Amino acid sequence: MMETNVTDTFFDALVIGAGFSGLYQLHRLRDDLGLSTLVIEKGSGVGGTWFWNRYPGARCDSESQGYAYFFSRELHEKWQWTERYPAHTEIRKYLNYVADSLNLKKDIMFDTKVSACRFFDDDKIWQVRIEDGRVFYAKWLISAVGCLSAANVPEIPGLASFKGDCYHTGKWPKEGVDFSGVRVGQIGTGSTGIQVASEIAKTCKHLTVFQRTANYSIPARNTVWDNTYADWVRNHYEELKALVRSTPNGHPFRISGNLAMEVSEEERNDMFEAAWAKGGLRFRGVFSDLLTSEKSNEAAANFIKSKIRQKVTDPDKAEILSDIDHPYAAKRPPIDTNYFETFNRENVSLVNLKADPIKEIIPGGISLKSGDVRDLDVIIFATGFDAMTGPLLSLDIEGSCLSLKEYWAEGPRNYLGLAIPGFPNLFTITGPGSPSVLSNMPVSIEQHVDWITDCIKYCVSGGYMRIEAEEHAAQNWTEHVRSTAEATLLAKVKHSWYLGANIPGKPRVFTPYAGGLVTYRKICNSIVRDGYKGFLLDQKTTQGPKMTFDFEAPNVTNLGV
Ligand code: NA7
Repeated sequence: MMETNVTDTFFDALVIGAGFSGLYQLHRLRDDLGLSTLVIEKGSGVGGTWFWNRYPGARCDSESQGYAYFFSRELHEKWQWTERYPAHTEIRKYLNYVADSLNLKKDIMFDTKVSACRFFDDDKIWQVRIEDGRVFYAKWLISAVGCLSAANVPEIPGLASFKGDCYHTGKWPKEGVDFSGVRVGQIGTGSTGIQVASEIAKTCKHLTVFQRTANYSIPARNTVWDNTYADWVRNHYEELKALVRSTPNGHPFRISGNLAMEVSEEERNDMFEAAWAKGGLRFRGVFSDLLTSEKSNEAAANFIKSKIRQKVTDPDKAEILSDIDHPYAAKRPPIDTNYFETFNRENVSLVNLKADPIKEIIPGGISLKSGDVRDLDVIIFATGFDAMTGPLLSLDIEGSCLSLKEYWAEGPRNYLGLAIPGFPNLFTITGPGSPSVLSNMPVSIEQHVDWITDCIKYCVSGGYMRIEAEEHAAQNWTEHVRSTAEATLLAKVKHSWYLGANIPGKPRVFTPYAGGLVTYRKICNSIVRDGYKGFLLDQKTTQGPKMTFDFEAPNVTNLGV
């Protein structure tokens, strides 16, 4: 447990979470604005989602040269990634390096869980309550809780009766798990399940993968960097920074301007083959219209399905794995290392839950509707998260009139994904309605943190005690987020965590902003230029004059992944 000597109760700013967002926000508020700032963090170390996601094979899908902060040339040049995609261990090492270099840990209170946040309008102050009963106060409250931190364990009948061990991939034990001689059942085949299966199959006695929805996956083609490339990355700070800030998804590669149906079938297949050989999320960038044209998407989907059939030797398994019911990349597109090949191992079996759903968990394993029973010693839940809104709602936030739960009863409503009417002086880094999970997160995070810091600076220097998003602005923004997604195939998938469909009872609202980071940044900047249009400064009412947006319509053919 890390020692933090917090004796004060009042701060200028409180930040919740010490991942990429919280660390940079602390640095900006404390070191650039000179505000007294405290970060409250549930885990015993820095890392955010990477503090908890330690399952075998856990690795970022973003390429290392772009998965970093770009606010400091010095930090960039003194750090060296070692592989094409950073493993969870290396990301924690990187975030510890940043935190230590900037002396951030002294202002982070670890092992501390927030239980409630409440705004007192008369004093214009936020109160943050900790699980142990302590309370802290601050003028500014910034949520840096990330989008994927509320683990989802489905309520399967009989779960409590299971005699073996259960693990959720997003809450993996720090000390690791030994699978030798063990029969493992894995539920879930999203990005996480696809990473974990191939690693666990190498060491366990038997792995049974329970697949509900078949998924596309592109080979990641991870490699260890040689020194020449590592040096190149270190010495090309400006170019890489400019690149990630100019691409619609914040990744360090360009999306082609080609439309899939504008080239011949032969050319198209050659281009898919070349992209397949390169691997990773870059595959999505081979044509610009894969998420806007059903025909183009179908071509990509058929290409990937044929690859799956080629890789998997058992025709029954190949059929189950390639029987995919949604357009490619309309759900989060995974990348993998030997995922489909794993099903060629003798110690791996596959259960098709579409044909034979889980009936219940029993003391010795999982029983299916057909009566088939799979004997298991361990169950791994790779079942994802209550994404985007889950981490915010778990903070039990109460604004000037309503709780966030009440205000978001019909789904998230906010302005630019970072400010919520009725919740003055609160900012949500990569909140719902911002590009967040459709982008390379550190790039989105830096943009949000910089925007929030500038906004707080504006308020402080202008003597404003209170800033609040207007209801009309939030309504317009939420509508813009919806219509942007509707123009793409993203909104065609009815069962996706982008929509909240993985959580029973959660309102179905397409949550991330699909207009791309470049467009989003322009909109955010134009609102500042217009004197924080859509925000009320220093007034108590949430009823402002009706307003309309005049921002540029996003180029929906050039989306983030
Ligand atoms: P995801 O993408 O939400 O995947 C969860 C998987 O778990 C998915 O295959 C689900 O099937 C499956 N699931 C969920 N509940 C059940 C039940 N009750 N029964 C069977 N199968 C179930 O989460 P990940 O952790 O893989 O990825 C989340 C993000 O983390 C990822 O995008 C990266 O950004 C990092 P379904 O598809 O719902 O039928």
